[in-house]
Amino acid sequence: MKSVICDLVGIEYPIFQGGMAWVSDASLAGAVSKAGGLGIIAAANAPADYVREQIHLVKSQTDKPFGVNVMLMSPYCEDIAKLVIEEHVPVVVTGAGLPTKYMKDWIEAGIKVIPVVPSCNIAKLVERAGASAVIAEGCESGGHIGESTTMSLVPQVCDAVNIPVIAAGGIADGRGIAAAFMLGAKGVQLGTRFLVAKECTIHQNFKNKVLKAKDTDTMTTGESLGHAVRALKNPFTRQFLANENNENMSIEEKEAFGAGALRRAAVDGDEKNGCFMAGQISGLVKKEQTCEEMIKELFAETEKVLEGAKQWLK
Ligand code: TUI
Repeated sequence: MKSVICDLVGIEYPIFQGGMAWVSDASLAGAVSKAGGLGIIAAANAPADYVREQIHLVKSQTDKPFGVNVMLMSPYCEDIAKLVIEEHVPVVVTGAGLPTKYMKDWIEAGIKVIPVVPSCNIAKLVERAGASAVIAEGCESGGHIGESTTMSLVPQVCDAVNIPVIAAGGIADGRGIAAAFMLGAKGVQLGTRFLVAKECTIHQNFKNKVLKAKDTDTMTTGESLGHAVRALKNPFTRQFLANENNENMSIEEKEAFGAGALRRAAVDGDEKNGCFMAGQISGLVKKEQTCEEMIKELFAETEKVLEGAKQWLK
């Protein structure tokens, strides 16, 4: 594939693996980078020592570029911001907030900064602060989401900024990748598809839930608390929503109900009490493969779709 994103970060295929909390560890990120995409370690809410260990594990697997996703709501954010500089991490992706206060130091250290943005205004803001590219993430995504869909967000962000745009949200096969290119994106970020990668270390129950999911099996919770989160429907998500509508519960009690839920899903495979964050495209994800098989298949499909696109001109 020819894409400015490949040249920008030094990868073979213009695909980033989403930095998913409790999911994207050195095993998954290393495998994606080795296969020619950009593997991304999720710092999530983890302390710096854990993230340092994961960075060293990726470096021991491959010399290829990789990234760290800095989750800006983390209590350890300041430490992680310093760590990525100390460790000469090539690419930093940010999520769940504005990264502007860290960007000068990161850029001076030679790091390529690629924030996830949910709107044109935020895309323009990070472009002014020196972002190398942006990831326009639609609300089809799993986890913490904005309001716009990928279909409406990506072309508008492409028009709003002069840096390359990577599309995320609702993409899990070659049709989705080709469509993202048609919207003006120069690359894609996939999360849900990588949940079922052989190198992904999450509990098998989580993988099975994604493999069995139908198109309508996700829902969003947390909107009333100011952070909408998409996950597979289960007793936990239904109770979370019921709590949100319960006037007798305080905000603190509602937040406390969600604490540790992602860990219960990813580590324990707790189908009742876990929060299985996954995107609306879960229904399309039907097989476990290695990251290399996935990436090769994804771009073989993309090529086929793009070649077939000429039919519309006849
Ligand atoms: O960050 C994500 N997805 C995530 S983070 C996460 S951990 C978490 N768990 C529960 C509640 C909250 C977080 C699970 N999934 N995706 C990237 C993303 N960034 N989505 C939306 C945004 C975003 C939102 C607002 C980026 C910038 C932004 O700036 C505006 C502001 O007000 O900060």
